Amino acid sequence: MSTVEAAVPGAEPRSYLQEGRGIRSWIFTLDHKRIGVLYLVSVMASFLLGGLFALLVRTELLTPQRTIMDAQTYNQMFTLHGAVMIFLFIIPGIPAVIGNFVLPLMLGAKDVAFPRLNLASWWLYVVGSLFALASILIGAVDTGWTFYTPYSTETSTAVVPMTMGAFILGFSSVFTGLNFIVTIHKLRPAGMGWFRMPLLLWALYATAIIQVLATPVLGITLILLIVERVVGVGIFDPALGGDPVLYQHFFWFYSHPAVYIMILPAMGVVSEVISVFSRKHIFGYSFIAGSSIAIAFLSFLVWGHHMFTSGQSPLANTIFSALTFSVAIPSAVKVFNWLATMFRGNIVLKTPMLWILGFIFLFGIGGLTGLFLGALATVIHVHDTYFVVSHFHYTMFGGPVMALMGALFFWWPKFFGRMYVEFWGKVSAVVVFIGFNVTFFPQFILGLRGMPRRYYNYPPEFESLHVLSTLGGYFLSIGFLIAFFTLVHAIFRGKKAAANPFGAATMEWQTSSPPPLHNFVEAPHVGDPYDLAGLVYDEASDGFRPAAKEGSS
Ligand code: HEM
Ligand SMILES: [Cu+2]
Repeated sequence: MSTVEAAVPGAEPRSYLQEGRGIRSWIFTLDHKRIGVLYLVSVMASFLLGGLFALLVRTELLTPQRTIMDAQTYNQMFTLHGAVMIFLFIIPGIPAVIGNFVLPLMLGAKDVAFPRLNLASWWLYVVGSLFALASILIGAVDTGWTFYTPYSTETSTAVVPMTMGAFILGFSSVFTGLNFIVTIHKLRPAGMGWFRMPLLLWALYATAIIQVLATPVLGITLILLIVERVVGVGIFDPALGGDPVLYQHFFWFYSHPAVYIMILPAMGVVSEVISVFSRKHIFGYSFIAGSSIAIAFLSFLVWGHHMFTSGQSPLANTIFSALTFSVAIPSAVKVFNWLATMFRGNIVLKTPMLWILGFIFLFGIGGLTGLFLGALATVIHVHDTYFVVSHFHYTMFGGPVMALMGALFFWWPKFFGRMYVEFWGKVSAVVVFIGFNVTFFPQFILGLRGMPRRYYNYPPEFESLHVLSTLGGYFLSIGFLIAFFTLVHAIFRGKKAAANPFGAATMEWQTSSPPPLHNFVEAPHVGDPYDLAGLVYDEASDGFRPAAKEGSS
């Protein structure tokens, strides 16, 4: 447990934001909070870039023929959109931004176990991103974000710098995972046994296991692809005696567990926010904790459901289909416990809760359509159509991105010590929710009617749904701009935030907003992270304080 002395007794100590001025104090920081902010800036910049590519793709799809670009550029645009959104935005996402900032605070610790390794993981993120972005300048990749062989061995576009970028980003993910596993094992305070830990930490722990075990498989696969391209050794390319389906097995052995690197941290955020804004103890704590580990384990057993039409044997298809259904069980356990937590709760519809309610609705649709895609009879019909595109946006966007936004609005007062304008926060959540469904729901219908993904042109009967989807994409983007302006405005003009503005019982809310460099002035109290009954609203600070201690905010 770490505490610091305030310079003047009783005065608030300097915050981590005031420790050190200038860019060097940021890019060479060893402070987990500043590293969280570095990731916040870089990861959200990647989201904006990935979003720009998405809008270019959607704009091209406004008409059945050429609209703004030629077919080759279109292939490059959806590839960049997918690759940037996956490798530079959503995989680092919640673990790197929220995990880095909140995890040590939730343990009452001064920092993660390996601060230098933590800084190195951010630098690897930067270097990996630069490689990926450099490929755009050399000749953007046109293979799709999955870099399937044999085309990725043959195409003249810049596959090597892009895959080298993804390879380096993998190390950033592994190091973050390693740091979190050791921190949770070694830096839990006395009195915080495993089943007294906040559920976000269980989710980050399960995620870290996947990061450490699965990511090296992607690393090896991409290196083999680069060797085949550069040296011409036949591994995946049939023209060189290789096997392209082998590449798919390797790629999806990582990339399916990778979708749980995206969703598990999001599920952790949901557990924290749902309890606070239902003013109720979380329901089924140990089931939620256990289901995170179950999901991490099962996530390694279903990669073959991406290859139902690859010529895989009927027996393999049947096994992967059955295993895919089994993953739905621990996910459903979580959704049931979240709804049970809200049941008869005192629901407070503040901005973080709106984003999280959006998560539950959208991820619900994503999960259910995942069952359609796990059923062999259905998937044969909709594989590689817009039904699949819509499904993975409902799961990868409707889940982790909604949760990331909910997390930003929940912990923003702790990050920067300022409150945002609640009205605009709510408007942004509602606009994104409506825009999202207008963008992606029509794509289910397009897919069922046979619209293939990754097609530049399409028959005129699909035009109206594509136009609707594109208008939804613009509207959705406006929602995100409102959200970003609301958050940035808060940093410069927001009202000072209380230590515990929303009345949460996890440890980070026991220190000031923003926290001092070493996190705590007084040794924080280790208790039940969902015992909200002990907190009372304090008008003076517009925040909550422990009922016991009168007069302290
Ligand atoms: C900002 C709103 C977004 C819009 C309007 C959008 C739109 C699209 C569209 C239309 C495609 C299909 C292109 C085609 O097959 O021809 C696509 C593909 C894809 N999107 Fe998005 N998307 C958005 C956000 C996201 C987010 C947040 C993620 C991930 C976290 C994501 C991940 C992907 C991936 C992986 C692909 C597949 C690319 C490929 O086929 O190689 N998208 N997106
Ligand atoms: Cu999968």
